[in-house]
Amino acid sequence: EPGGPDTWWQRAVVYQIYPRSFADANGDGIGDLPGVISRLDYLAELGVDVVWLSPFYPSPQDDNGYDISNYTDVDPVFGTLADFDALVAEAHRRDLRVMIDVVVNHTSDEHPWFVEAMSGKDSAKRDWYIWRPARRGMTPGSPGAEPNNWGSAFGGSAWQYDEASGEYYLHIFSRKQPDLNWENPRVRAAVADMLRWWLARGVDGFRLDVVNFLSKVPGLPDGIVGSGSRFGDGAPFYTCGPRIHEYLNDLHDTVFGTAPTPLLTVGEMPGVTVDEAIRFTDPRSREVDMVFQFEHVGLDHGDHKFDPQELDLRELKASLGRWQTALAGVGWNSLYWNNHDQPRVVSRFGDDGKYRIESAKLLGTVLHLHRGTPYVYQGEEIGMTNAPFAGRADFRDIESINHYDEAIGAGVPESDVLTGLRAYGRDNARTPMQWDGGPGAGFTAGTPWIPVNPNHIEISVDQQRSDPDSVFHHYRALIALRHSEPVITTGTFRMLVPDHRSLYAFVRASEQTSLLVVANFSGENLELDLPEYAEHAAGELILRNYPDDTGTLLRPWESRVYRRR
Ligand code: TEU
Ligand code: CA
Repeated sequence: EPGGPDTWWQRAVVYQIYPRSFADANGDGIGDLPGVISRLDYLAELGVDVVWLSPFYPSPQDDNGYDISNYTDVDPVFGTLADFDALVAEAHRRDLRVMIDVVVNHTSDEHPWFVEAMSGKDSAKRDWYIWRPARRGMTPGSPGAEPNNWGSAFGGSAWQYDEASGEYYLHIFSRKQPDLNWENPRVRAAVADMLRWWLARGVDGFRLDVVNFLSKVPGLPDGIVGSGSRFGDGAPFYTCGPRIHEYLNDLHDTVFGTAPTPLLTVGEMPGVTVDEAIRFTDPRSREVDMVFQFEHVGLDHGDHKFDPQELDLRELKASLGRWQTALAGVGWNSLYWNNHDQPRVVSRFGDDGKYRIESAKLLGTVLHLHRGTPYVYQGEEIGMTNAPFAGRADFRDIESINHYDEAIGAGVPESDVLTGLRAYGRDNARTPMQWDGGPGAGFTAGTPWIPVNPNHIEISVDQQRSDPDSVFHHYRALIALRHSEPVITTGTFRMLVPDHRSLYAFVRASEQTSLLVVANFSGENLELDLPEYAEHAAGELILRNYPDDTGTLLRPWESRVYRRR
């Protein structure tokens, strides 16, 4: 049953660490594994159950480690395999499980497999990647001669021309991230071997990077060309492709299901639909335990990711409510606002000015009281905000830099480009963890690889650990509540007032207990007009983000949780 030994992850809270920006133990300005070890007591104090580590493997760092050149080692910049083993041991000593990031849709172009594949058309590893000749009738290497019209997620064509062989290789992401050919059984076997190697090192879970991209539609058909773009959208032809369930079921039966104790597996699935997610997460499918879906983090994008659009709370409630209803009793939801690819939620869906603390607590409350497994991204638990990027030189992320160059090149005014990048650039999530108000925010004694957010003076772990009313202690209370209140794991979910523009309210119920969650997503007072309010307010107010209870009056960014037995 939910939350039992085989489904322990249904009562768990996961904390995501982006090692590069979490804690730097050797003063080179880049976070590392010894730094993570030095902060495990903090995670135990927060109360989380699992630590998800973003990639720490050898990598040229073209996409900050999501371009892996050796799957079974640790990049020297992050430490050694001995450091990793120590991290696992120290985490396990604190009842913390360790989930690692698995990036097997693509490797780095510096991975030995790809280096061998590049050595020639008859290389034994050539077919480990996706090579195609120039479009029929076109001169190889000439503009428009790419095998199809797909664009890369990081700008330009999704095909890189290889002069030596006159062929192109596919890279959905950067040209230094060639896609593996999952049609090749030797690729699938090599990945399974690698995952079993990590299981033997004691890992407790896998986060599977863009795992729903592994199966491409044969023939790799052209995508639809969007307005103002030279490239077509290939996503329909590589998202949840024809063999994806077969590949994941194989991985489950030959790897995930062979673990000494039940693992946590989460598939990151851009573009996955609710119906597909039901099949992926239904335990009878024997694929993955849950998925990261992207509907709710696409609601405030206009024509593209960097085109800001006001969030309509009704759309957010409709989206999250749909996922709650659809997966109830058959699959399982992940619950997240933040990760290393998303802007800071308090700046995005809350108010990072006057009501930063209240809205950070409200957002945590709303998310953690849904049915599913919540993910806390480093710094979210202290209400860290987006950063004030002045210009192109402040960005580090290949996606942001390429977007800047492409947009400026297309004549978009710089102010518009910077507005979009400041709102949605992935670097917002990658500024150093703010441990204290000192010069390196307690992250590093050296020069950080990306500047510390100047607001670390007033937003830091040190400043909040001793303040019982801090965002940190609110997240601790949310995590403790999930561990102590079964209805949060197993209870039904009922969305209330779906058409209200600023009130987010829902009920979680079991035989014994009913919780009412109310949240005012606005800077104005709001009068509660809910039949469910009276019956729950007669119970107990178990969580709030204001010092007192003003009855049916909800103040700006006020959230409350009532419990009725
Ligand atoms: O992310 C895939 C993904 O969907 C995001 O990269 C998103 O598409 C991107 O932000 C553009 O909008 C995973 C990793 O989380 C990300 O960090 C990597 O860059 C990417 O895959 C390639 O490995
Ligand atoms: Ca370091």
